[in-house]
Amino acid sequence: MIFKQLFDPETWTYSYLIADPVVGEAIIIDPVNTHLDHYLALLQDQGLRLKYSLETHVHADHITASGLLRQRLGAQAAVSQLCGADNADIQIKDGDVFEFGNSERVKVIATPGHTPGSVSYLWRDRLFTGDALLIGGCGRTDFQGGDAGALYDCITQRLFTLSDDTLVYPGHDYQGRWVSNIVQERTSNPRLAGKNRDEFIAIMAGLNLPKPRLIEQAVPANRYCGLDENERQDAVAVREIAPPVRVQATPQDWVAAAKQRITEISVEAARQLLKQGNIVLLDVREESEFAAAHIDNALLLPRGVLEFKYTALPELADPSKTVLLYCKTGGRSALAAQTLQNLGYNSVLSMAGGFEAWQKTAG
Ligand SMILES: N[C@@H](CCC(=O)N[C@@H](CS)C(=O)NCC(=O)O)C(=O)O
Ligand SMILES: [Fe+2]
Repeated sequence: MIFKQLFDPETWTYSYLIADPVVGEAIIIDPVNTHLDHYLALLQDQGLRLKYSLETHVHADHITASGLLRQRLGAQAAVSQLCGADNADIQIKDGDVFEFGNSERVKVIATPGHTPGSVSYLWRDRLFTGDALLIGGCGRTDFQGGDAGALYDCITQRLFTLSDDTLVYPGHDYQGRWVSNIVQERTSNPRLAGKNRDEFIAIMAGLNLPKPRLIEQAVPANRYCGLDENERQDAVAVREIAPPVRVQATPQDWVAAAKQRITEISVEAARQLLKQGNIVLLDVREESEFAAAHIDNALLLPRGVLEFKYTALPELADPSKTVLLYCKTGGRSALAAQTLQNLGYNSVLSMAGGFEAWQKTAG
């Protein structure tokens, strides 16, 4: 996976790009309009199509790039239904799930308080909190319909109940910190740790922060996904003709992605397991390669016909049985291992280095 935390030094804002390079699909969280060219270059360099631009809220301190990303790349702009941004493509609700890439899921957790429509996004073990929970702090609640009590409730009930090691990636940090986690914030965030609801509300009421410099321009613009009046006129027309960028992944990308999902073992470990027995050994190379030479007791199941032929092998009748796969160098067997896992086999191993590595080491 590709994960990039991007920083706007003008407004101390973090944006996040997450992408599956194999499928070539990306999402971005809280993009900033002044960085549009950087985002376009990043996506193009990596051959990524931008599927969604997700907002954590209608920002008061900077202007989003989501409208421009929609115009240029066809990405769908998503913002909470409580933000008053009618022109967004998707009006988000609590519990919504955005899918991208190869079964990546981003779950929406409503975290109102900084604004009524503020949401956090949970992807794998990473939580993008926007301006709800900040590192050692939280979003202010003194404008845009802010509500300190609501913020306390959602942080303590919905975010602090996530697993301790969930990483917290905020929408801003004003002191150069990049990431935190749930246990750290729950136990040491000075506004929240050991504070009850009333104490928190009192802290928030006493902050007396100056207004964000750009608030007068940013809030109305962000209700239109950051587009100014001229850009709003162009929006529909450009969207019709801008095709999404899609660049094919290379075979190396597919293999690398498969290797992240499967278990690879060394030739030495494979020899051990084979000695112990009770394991199915599959050669997933082509028939001619198998005929030239293969490991003793291996069964032939070429990777290209795996889905069509695997049921014909009685040795594979029990999906809980350990299956060890090899090919010439370990690429095809990684892909085949992924396929077998998808077919329900729960103990699949791929031999790193393949038959070439096997032949180089003494039995
Ligand atoms: N000085 C900053 C204002 C920053 C600000 O108010 N940020 C908001 C988020 S949009 C906040 O909640 N800050 C929390 C804090 O500073 O504790 C600017 O002009 O942009
Ligand atoms: Fe904000």
